[in-house]
Amino acid sequence: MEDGLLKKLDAMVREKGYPNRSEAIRDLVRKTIVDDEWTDASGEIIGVLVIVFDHHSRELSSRLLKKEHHWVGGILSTLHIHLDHDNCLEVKVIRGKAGEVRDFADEMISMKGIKYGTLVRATAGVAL
Ligand code: NI
Repeated sequence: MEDGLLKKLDAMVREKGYPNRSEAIRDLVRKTIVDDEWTDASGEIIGVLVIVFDHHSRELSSRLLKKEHHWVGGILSTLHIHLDHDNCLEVKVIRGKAGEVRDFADEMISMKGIKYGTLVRATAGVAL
């Protein structure tokens, strides 16, 4: 590895608190594998969908539920937190093909009444 790149790697190892270079490199390789899983639309992945919404929002809760019931096999778990008087936060762990999970998340996030939504990439661990 070139000196410049090695210095940057060592700086990253220090900043992130890795015990050594090997552990940092292992993580980078795994990250690349997970990125590839998500690039391949048919790859089996796990996504974590985070949404924030106002539960007073007209018919939103029932529309969300309806959409979920169409996708019941893929939703492994849902965590619901009442943030305050109006707002709810939900975290959904979704398993499926990358393309389908992305589409499902996009449909949820773009629903009227969803104030914030994001899909976090995780992995089913098959390729790691
Ligand atoms: Ni709530």
